[in-house]
Amino acid sequence: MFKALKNVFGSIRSAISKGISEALGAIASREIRYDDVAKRSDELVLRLVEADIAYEVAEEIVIGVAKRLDGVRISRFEDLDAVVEDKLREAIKEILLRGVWKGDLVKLAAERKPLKLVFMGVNGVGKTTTIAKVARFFTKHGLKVLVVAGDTFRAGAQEQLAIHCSRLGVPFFRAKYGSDPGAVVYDAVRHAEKQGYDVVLIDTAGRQHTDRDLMEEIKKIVRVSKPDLKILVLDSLTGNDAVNQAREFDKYVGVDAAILTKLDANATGGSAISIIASIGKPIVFVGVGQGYDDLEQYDPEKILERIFGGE
Ligand SMILES: Nc1nc2c(ncn2[C@@H]2O[C@H](COP(=O)(O)OP(=O)(O)O)[C@@H](O)[C@H]2O)c(=O)[nH]1
Ligand SMILES: [Mg+2]
Repeated sequence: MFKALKNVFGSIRSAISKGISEALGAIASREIRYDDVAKRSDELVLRLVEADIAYEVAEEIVIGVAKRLDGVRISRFEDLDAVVEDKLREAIKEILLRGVWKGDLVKLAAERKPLKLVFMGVNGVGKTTTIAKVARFFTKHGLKVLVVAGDTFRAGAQEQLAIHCSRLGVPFFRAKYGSDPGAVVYDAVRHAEKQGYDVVLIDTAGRQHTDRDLMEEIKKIVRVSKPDLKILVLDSLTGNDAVNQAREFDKYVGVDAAILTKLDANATGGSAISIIASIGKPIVFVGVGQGYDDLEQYDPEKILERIFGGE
């Protein structure tokens, strides 16, 4: 995971150190200047862009490093690479921190009883799989979970979810095919309230964010279920398109938080960083595989470790 990113940040670090040591020349000790880094910024930004990092985000990283190194006193005998890596890590961390979600789902579930989460997103991003993983997350914490499919039209949509639920031993709220998704979700929430469920997970039909009718349908699901969180599921491989999806869903339905899937399949990792930097939404979980336990709470330190840690 993130191998290419690891390599590219390694090469960036070396290029920056080289620039600084050239500027240092024969002088024994001096302060690093902003320009020691900035004069190479075009080349550095380009390298990051080649690793799938969006241009603005790449620029932000390079400027962030230049600013952090500006004024740092170094001597010729110092391990420059270590100094640069430290600042590079800080610059990336600042970006990753934007995605941190401060809530606690388990605590929230105990408070709300039931905690209602609506999952939405474009087809194929991993919504249904993610709901199964999230159901597992809550049952592991000893909570009573109900899953409901707000997709009553697509053949197989309910079956897929029902199979996951039976494997996980989690109740699944069934609906008649073709019934109104809003009505089904309404019934499911009433049922969960009466039966003392802690959590209700609501799947919705995969839709293109450009499809107005389906956007209206999801709005109705939101209206009747009054979710605690409207969660947008995004495929980390889709980069800039994920950023557009976030903007559109936010405009029509409102997005409280995101889940980023397929980090394990993300060879470069640059698109994931760009999404985190640009969607302006907290990230509750990241998907790291196809198994039910392949779900992690979003943690910038963990991502930094994947980029900078030794393997
Ligand atoms: N490698 C990997 N595959 C995933 C992940 N999440 C989902 N998938 C796969 O993505 C595909 C689409 O998932 P699905 O849940 O049906 O997407 P939906 O259309 O949004 O409901 C399936 O093959 C999943 O196994 C993940 O975190 N990692
Ligand atoms: Mg699905």
